Amino acid sequence: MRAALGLGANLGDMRSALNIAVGYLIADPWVGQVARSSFYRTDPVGGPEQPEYVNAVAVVDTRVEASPIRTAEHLLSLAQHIENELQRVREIRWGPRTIDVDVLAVEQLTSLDPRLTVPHPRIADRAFVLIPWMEIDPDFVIPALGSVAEVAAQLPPTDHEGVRRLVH
Ligand code: A4P
Ligand code: MG
Repeated sequence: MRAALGLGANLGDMRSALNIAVGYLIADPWVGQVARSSFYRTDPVGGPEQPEYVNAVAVVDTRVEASPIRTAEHLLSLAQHIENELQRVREIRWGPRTIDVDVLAVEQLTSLDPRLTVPHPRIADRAFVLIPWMEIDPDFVIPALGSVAEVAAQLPPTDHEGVRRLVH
């Protein structure tokens, strides 16, 4: 079953936080193949004045036979586990750091539960999600929205400017 997760950080060693997060995904027994986009430096969207983010998207294929909702529940708890672990590391060792892991979509599942809303409700206007996702899985169909490439094509050009691929 295919799913996509959004990764973002804007404090501390952001790339290292994202790499650690991807390591947790790869290590999870439910997760088979993992594709990770490049890292992107992105202008912050919404919220108070805050530093730039580094964002990436991971597309995972799960290998445990379970319903889409069970799979989504598992991925949400994995996302929260990763957030907790990185939070803990931050307090002990490397100073301020933050990581946000969001479940973007799970197959064709639609869930309106506020605890687990899938597809993630703000995908359509977020270049920092759509541009990395398009790099690795442009044909994935986001329920009610269309393919990742189609939805990305609807972003205003100015939004594209706020998302810059990091070359390393
Ligand atoms: N929740 C519901 N649905 C989901 C889902 N699909 N995935 C619930 C993950 N969590 C989901 O999440 C709050 C609650 O959402 C959880 O209890 C969970 O059950 P959180 O991650 O603790 O809080 P948050 O990060 O403040 O909220 P959220 O919704 O992740 O924030 P946003 O809207 O994603 O905004 N600008 C740039 N350039 N890059 C960014 O990454 N991120 C944000 C965060 C704002 N601006 C940004 C970026
Ligand atoms: Mg979140």
